[in-house]
Amino acid sequence: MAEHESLEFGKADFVLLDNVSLEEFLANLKLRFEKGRIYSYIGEVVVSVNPYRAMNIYGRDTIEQYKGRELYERPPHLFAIADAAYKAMKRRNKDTCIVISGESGAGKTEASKYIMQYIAAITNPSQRAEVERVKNMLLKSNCVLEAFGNAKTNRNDNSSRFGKYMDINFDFKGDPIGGHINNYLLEKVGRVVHLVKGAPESLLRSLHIQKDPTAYSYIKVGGHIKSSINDSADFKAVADAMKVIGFTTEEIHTVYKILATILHLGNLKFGNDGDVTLIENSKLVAVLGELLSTKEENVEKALLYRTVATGRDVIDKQHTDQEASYGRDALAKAIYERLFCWIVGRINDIIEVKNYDARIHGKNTVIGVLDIYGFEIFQNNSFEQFCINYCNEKLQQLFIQLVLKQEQEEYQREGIPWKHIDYFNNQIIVDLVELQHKGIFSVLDEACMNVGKVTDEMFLQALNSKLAKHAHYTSRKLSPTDKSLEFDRDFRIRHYAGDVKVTALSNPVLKAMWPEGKLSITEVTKRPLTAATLFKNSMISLVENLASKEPYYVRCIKPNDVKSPLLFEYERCKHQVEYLGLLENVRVRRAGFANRQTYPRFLQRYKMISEFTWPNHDLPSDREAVKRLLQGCGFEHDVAYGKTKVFIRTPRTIFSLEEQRAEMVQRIVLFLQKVWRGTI
Ligand code: AD9
Ligand code: MG
Repeated sequence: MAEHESLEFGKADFVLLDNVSLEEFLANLKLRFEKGRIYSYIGEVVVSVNPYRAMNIYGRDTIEQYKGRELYERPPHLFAIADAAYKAMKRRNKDTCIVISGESGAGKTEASKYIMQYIAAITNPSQRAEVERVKNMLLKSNCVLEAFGNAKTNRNDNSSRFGKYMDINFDFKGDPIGGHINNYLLEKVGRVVHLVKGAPESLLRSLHIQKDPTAYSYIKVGGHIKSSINDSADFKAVADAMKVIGFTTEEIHTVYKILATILHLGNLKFGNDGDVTLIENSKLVAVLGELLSTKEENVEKALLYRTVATGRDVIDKQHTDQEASYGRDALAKAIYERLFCWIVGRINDIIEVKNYDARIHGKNTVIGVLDIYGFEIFQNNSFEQFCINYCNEKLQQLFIQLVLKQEQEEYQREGIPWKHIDYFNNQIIVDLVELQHKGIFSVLDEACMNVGKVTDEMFLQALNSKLAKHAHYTSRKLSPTDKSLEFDRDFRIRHYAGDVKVTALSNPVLKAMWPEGKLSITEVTKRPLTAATLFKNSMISLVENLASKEPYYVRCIKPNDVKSPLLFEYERCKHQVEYLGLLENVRVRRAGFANRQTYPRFLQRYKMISEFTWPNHDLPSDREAVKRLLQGCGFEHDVAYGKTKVFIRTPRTIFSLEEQRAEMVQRIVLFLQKVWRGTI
């Protein structure tokens, strides 16, 4: 429980609320937000409300205040949770992870950056050059990834279109020695606009790019024309970061060429002359040929034909003009995706743990930081939102498993009197999406395997028949009177965070998921994994990875939809508090215990406090000994005795035990010194 904060700022830890009700929770959250206290706790979980204004709480002096401190010694802050994860890693040798969740625009990416900065600031006190280099790389890599992986959406000007999980590896001294990034990219041509608005004119000229971003249809679609950011400074920062990370001038130029290629591709128009599909702006074909260092006819062929396998033959079949447009977009996305993955790969090469000894022999522990795209609902939702929202369901499930379910199960197992606290378990929605044979991904997979044969109607029919009875799925066919489902291709998923209408995965999307480009017959018949399956698998392994570490949580809340620093929109916040399960979290936490330890471990640490246990006890069991010790200290009211563990309700008790221990250790040391000196 955080101290050192006056009550005029509300309760720093929601566990301290007088009544645990939605109204009180929100009143406290609102009061704190209005008083500029954007962070609060639920036990060890940080609740953060996006301030939408620069806060003077991330500087060097704040860092110093949190360094090495216990959570409850200072007002709630991201730094405290980062420090807790760091201490667990350093003192107890645990791999830890910090999971940052919340909807789009709630402040996840900003939080992840402050956490990284904090870790960089508190490590390497001896200024080892190699560690400084690694830290610099880790921080700079972020700038490059954001430049390519973020885009403006109508929910967030700087929306992450890729999920990032970054492991930081530490050596035995607790200093960063390397890292690794896993990215979960979405299909989106990101902030290519930087290139247009920020690049020097000579560069633009060599790439045949006009300075006016409205000239490019992909930028128009992205809606990122008016940017509030200083583009040329940004462009330079990204270019510098790439250099620092170790990209060669040649490589950086290739990146520009690829970005330019994508922009030009977006402007290609197709028409037809009778049976023949044509590219209308042939000048662009020449430009593309130049940028890609290939002949114009290759460009044309790649855009106008596809290779199909018929029996034993492979033939080139001409696209219709509509197919050619789909193909162009799929190609642009594929190029972008490959560029992005290449950049991530390069960064990983540079930041991976280099030192052989550290890797093989040394203690090497990890802190992982997860910043992924938040839950989002648009007017029109497609495969992309479907993936994003499924990902958020998985993370919510992990939170439920670790914070709500396991906690309660442990009390039961240990025989601690416990009244079960209800919560909504979203496993049912996770199953709806990922269950073998029955889930939406499986149905989608089948449809993708039969591209060309399966129509959208057939795909929806398959969904309808498999999922007709599912409480979280409906479609126009199943709910004909539902006005919000306008089109035959609409279906709706009831996510834990809200209802999302997906306008069915129309042909272009299915096609985009089918590996593009030339494939040999064997590759075609081998049935490559679809994008849906790849995404599902990557989410499952992400969650497994997180579950294997000691998790710390940051739950971000977006106070309003207009990016205002003043507005606390009650209903919007209420909805988020509800779906994030924060109230249940408070209840479990409040009824629960902050700390638990097995009896032998507890004795090992605190036995010197009591004459009954020091140096050894003669009671019938360790359980009895711990009881006697705690009675002696007057903590009886704050603890419960389980079958194998003692449970301590408030951190303050642990704090006091620690103080007494430190005092006793000091006394014992003095005593021993006297013995040695022969003064006793
Ligand atoms: V998305 O799921 O990637 O679309 P995020 O990552 O949750 O989303 P982000 O961190 O990008 O949101 O925050 C959105 C904007 O809110 C930022 O660009 C800042 O303008 C603003 N923000 C967020 N957190 C802070 C903060 N701690 N201090 C000041 C903030 N401004
Ligand atoms: Mg983000």
